[in-house]
Amino acid sequence: MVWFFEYYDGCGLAIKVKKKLYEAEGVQKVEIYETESMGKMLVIDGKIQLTELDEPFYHEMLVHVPMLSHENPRKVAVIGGGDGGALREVLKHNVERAVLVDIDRNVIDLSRKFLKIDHGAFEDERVEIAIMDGKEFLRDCEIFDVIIVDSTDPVGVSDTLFDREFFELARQKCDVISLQSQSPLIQKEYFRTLLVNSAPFERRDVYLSCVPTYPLALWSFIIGGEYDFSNLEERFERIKGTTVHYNPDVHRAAFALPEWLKKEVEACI
Ligand code: SPD
Repeated sequence: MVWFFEYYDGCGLAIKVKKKLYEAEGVQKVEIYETESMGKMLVIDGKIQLTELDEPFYHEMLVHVPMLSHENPRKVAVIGGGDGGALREVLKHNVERAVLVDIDRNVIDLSRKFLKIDHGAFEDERVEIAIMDGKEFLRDCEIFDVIIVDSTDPVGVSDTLFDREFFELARQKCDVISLQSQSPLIQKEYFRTLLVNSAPFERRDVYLSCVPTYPLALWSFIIGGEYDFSNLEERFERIKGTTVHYNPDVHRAAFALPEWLKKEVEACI
């Protein structure tokens, strides 16, 4: 019996593995597993990035919350997200152009070959792929309606996507941004850093999803910029029937924060 373990701060998660499908060492260590009960699993630098079972709980919330909070998102950038899950969700909308920016070509190539959760997104004619650091991309890029930051934890190559300069650049390049902002329960320092450094987006809010294979399952996101939730039902018609997790009720409920988290957020914003 083989188990994959991910340890956090004094606790962890164990997932029974049937087979390791691939491992590559390059910009990052990328591993892909077939698990017993969660489907295929992507691990980068020892941290679970997704399992087939719960990845929609993450990708749909990361993508549809900002996309449906914008009146008409036509040009979208996904920074990180080389597995293609976020890109797949972006393409459900009426976009004319989607740029995926990932520093690690291995993540894209191995995900296409072994995971296939992009559902053909990488072959879509609206998509352009840029292999480079996300912050460097922002220095010279065009203006987007929505920018989505689908990063790994802020250690190693993702560091640059968490600092103040990144958000200063992003503010000049989009109406609405969304980003994954780690576990607010067990990764408080990462979470606080993101809340503070995203200040160039003067208006910003935290929302939540349950992602069972992420540390302690409670996962946070930040939305920033000129978002509005006024026409969610009407806008949802654009993608209705294509989601397994997202709907307008879940969207609104995700912004209801418990008291301990409200205090955290108020202390940083
Ligand atoms: N510790 C896990 C953090 C994962 C956030 N990014 C996931 C990328 C999936 N596209």
